[in-house]
Amino acid sequence: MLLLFSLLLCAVKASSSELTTCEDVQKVSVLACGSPGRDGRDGAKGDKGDPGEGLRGLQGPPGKMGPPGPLGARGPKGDPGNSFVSQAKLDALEKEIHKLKSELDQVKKLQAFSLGKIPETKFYMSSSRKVPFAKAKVLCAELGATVAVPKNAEENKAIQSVAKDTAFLGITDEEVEGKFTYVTGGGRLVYSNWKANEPNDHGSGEDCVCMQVDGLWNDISCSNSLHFVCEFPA
Ligand code: MFB
Ligand code: CA
Ligand code: CA
Repeated sequence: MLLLFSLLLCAVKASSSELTTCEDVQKVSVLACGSPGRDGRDGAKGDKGDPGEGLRGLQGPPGKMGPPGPLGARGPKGDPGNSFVSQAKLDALEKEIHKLKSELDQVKKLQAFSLGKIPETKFYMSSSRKVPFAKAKVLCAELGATVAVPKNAEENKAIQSVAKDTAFLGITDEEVEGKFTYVTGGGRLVYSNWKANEPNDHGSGEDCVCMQVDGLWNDISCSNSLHFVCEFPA
């Protein structure tokens, strides 16, 4: 009976302008007719459902790092630095630098004078310890000098007078065997004072030059530890 009524109601409603599903109608019909009836027979078998999801596996380990992404967009322009330094401040600094430089020059001249340097001439100082040639170059450079390079008999004599013992000169044939050049650049020798039968590149190779106390030169190994003479420019 109830089913008949529901169907009747469904037919009535379907003809109305407002389409309503029978399901809606059945809901309404149950509320309008009083006590519920017996369960109806099972409906027709539904359509096959979508395939269910299988058991999800455990979260796998993170994948390997992907390739770097594209360069990000250019950031906003930074604030302009405080580039403003007063001209007065700049002038004061410049004046102070000039004053310090002239004082330093004066100190250098006084020191050289106290050590017997004659203005506009080269100046030589001998080391107090023995070191390999490579170290001698570094120590002279730290003083703003180079290992001494006598370019005439007068300079050779001046170096000999300061050298307390056999001492390195700034001359080697390290680059090309037998071709001696100055560590100060300037190419081949313009003056030499070799001892007889020297240079002979004795033994495992001698590519540095020393001045003996008699002022004569001999080629010796650069790894020997000897005194050295530093030369200060005129
Ligand atoms: C050699 C000299 C060499 C070494 C060796 C002891 O002269 O050429 O540089 O000083 O003596 C013989
Ligand atoms: Ca040599
Ligand atoms: Ca030699």
